[in-house]
Amino acid sequence: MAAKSGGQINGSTAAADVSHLSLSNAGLVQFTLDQELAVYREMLLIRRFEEKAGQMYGMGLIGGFCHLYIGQEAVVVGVMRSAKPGDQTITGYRDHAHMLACGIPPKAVMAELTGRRDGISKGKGGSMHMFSKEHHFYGGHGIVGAQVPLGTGLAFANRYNDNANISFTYFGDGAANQGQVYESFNMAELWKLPVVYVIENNRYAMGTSVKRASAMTDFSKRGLSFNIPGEQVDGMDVRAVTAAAEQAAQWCRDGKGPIILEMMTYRYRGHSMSDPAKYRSKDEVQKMRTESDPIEQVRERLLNSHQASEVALKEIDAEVRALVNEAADFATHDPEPDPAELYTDIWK
Ligand SMILES: Cc1ncc(C[n+]2csc(CCOP(=O)(O)OP(=O)(O)O)c2C)c(N)n1
Repeated sequence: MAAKSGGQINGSTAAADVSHLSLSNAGLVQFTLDQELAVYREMLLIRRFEEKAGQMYGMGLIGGFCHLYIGQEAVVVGVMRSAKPGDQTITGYRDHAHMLACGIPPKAVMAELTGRRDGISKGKGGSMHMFSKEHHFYGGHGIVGAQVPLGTGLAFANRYNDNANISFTYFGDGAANQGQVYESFNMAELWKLPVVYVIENNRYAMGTSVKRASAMTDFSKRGLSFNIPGEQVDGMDVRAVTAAAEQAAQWCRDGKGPIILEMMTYRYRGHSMSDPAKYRSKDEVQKMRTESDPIEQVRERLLNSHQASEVALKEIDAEVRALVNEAADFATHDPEPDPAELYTDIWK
């Protein structure tokens, strides 16, 4: 690919400087009360939305694949706090939460799940293939790891157009073993592309644990041979996620190139709706729920510090539930796409 002078995309010939590779731990952000309440509400909206999607799938209202994000809410909510207008988000098939975090209305996401005409992809994409250029959300990808070169390409576009935006490219611990990830890392560092690679390490790729599939299990170090720094983050604590994301976003905005954040997180539900979950014990899941739940952590902080009352938090829950119920109602009554839509938005 040709070098470009405006955004100055050139391979560096200088000797590798590895001094930046030991990144200091970003610690915890201290939220104001308003911020604490905002992250609580955002995470709760994702959880209630996903619970409802699970119920609707069980009722046969959603077809095809459906991968829920329950347990991982702190990751996308914390990372999005460092985003500025125009920054892009791209992820795999476990994507409903990322869309909600990008500000896409719950109605449009739910109607996409039910395949209706007012879904964000006009009901033609379903759970795994949703997009919204307006919200700078670039999918929704079913091929494991495919979003990584695409997200790197979005960062290339930012560099090429000389804008201040960055690309948040999310992928799982399973995807981290795909070859195209490392081709992307090489180019991203070579051209100093503004991309935050967010590895959502939820410990399992379908039924395979990280230990069974990965020769080197510290994913924050997967960029070392490309000179890309990384940090391992408590992905269940939204304060830690926010602090790390702010540091990483600043790194990219300062023109220092790509960076990796490995979010240590956990999914409570099965991989998809048809997962018998025989690869882990119920105790393991229960332990994470009781000791590390991202929403409970904020709830307890608010209650223990007497900054919010049970009643106030119940009101937030009621408001969020109403929003999700309204989305579900809309998504069951909205008409299906016109058959003529079969011939639009396709490569001819
Ligand atoms: C190229 C490719 N290989 C295999 C699959 C089947 N597959 C779907 S999801 C998945 C596991 C991926 O796990 P991970 O990247 O950790 O993401 P998570 O589901 O945990 O969010 C696999 C192997 C696929 N969709 N694409």
